[in-house]
Amino acid sequence: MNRLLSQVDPDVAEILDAELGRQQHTLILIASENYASKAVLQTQGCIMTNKYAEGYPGKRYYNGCEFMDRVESLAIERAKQLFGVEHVNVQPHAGSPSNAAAYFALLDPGDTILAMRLDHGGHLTHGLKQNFSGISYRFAFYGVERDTEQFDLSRAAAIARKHKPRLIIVGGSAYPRQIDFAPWREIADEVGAYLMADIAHIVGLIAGQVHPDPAPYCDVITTTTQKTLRGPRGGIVMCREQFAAQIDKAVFPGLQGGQMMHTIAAKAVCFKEAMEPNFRSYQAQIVRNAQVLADTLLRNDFRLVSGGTDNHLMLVDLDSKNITGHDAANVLEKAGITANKNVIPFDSRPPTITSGIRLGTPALTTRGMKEDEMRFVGEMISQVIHAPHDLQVRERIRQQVKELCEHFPIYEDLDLWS
Ligand code: DSN
Repeated sequence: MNRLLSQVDPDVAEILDAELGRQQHTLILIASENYASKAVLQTQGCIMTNKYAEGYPGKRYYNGCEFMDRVESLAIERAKQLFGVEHVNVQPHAGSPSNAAAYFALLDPGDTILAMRLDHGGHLTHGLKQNFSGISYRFAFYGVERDTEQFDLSRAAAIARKHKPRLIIVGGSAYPRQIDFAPWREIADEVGAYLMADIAHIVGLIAGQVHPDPAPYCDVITTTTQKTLRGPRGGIVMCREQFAAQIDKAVFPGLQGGQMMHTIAAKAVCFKEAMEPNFRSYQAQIVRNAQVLADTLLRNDFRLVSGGTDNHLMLVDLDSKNITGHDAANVLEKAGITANKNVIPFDSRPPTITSGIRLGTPALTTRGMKEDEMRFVGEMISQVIHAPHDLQVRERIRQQVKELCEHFPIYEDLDLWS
């Protein structure tokens, strides 16, 4: 329990303590979640939160920005080195504002964007009607094929020729296969479109060099920093030098005012951590763990969208299991395993119910779990979903989850708030 906070605000202290316990004693399989390092947590909770620094290093609207300039410049230089890009804006508060900034910089309202369908693995900001993207721009979509459940480049090219988008987006939040960006460049060039990669999910795999690099092919690359990258909750936009001024103008003053300097400092820390040699082996282990978890589920008679995974996540089709994604995620949570319901391609159920769940391995890999543990986790998931009403099974698994978590402790001696 945090001593200072428990005196000032025992209510919030008690909630934080309970959430720490949840993160320590349950298995987190939400593909977009991870455990940020203690150094990142410490920096994100630091005194940089006190400062306004609107503008950019050397060109601020406030005085007293010497150290803001230093830390933002450091974050920018590290990100440029890590991703091999010409320009980086580290100010976006999250992934959605990063995407908004890219559109705002490159497009006019009403322009056409080609993106992957949300219900085939895309993202809200890739054209959902109720989202700013769908409200402000015209979207055309490519999706996955019924037989392979992977996108087909020749079909995507045909859709691009028909709709002549001004921007093509590659990437999403629930696509389990590797993306090669080179052929997308050819499609974009053929139709005269900008090419943008949204690498929010696979950013760590790219930084760790276990997945193809978008930098040589894309005009703009957007990402979050809290997922596979293990950084603070936030976003960045990377681009070719020719778009640098437009992107910076779009982020500030276009979309945001004062940036979160504490988060920018924490981004600098996470970029440094991602340049350490062990970051590559960590990312390779995330992928190996996902493949072993996928194989274990396949052996237990589960169907996976596209037959498996190449990255950190998989989509489990529960249609033949007589349970919805909604119910499966809830029963797993009761057994101490956190996952999220997720639509699968061509799902007959709505996004609030779904026929699938999405599982990812970044957080468990951060705890140090490897192939053996993934087999065990897969078996536990299988037992819970095959007997969702059996309270004895649920209790036994809950106990096993607790023991597994004790063998792979996380955030021991967390003294950030004392
Ligand atoms: N909400 C994130 C995810 O879970 O994939 C995407 O923004």
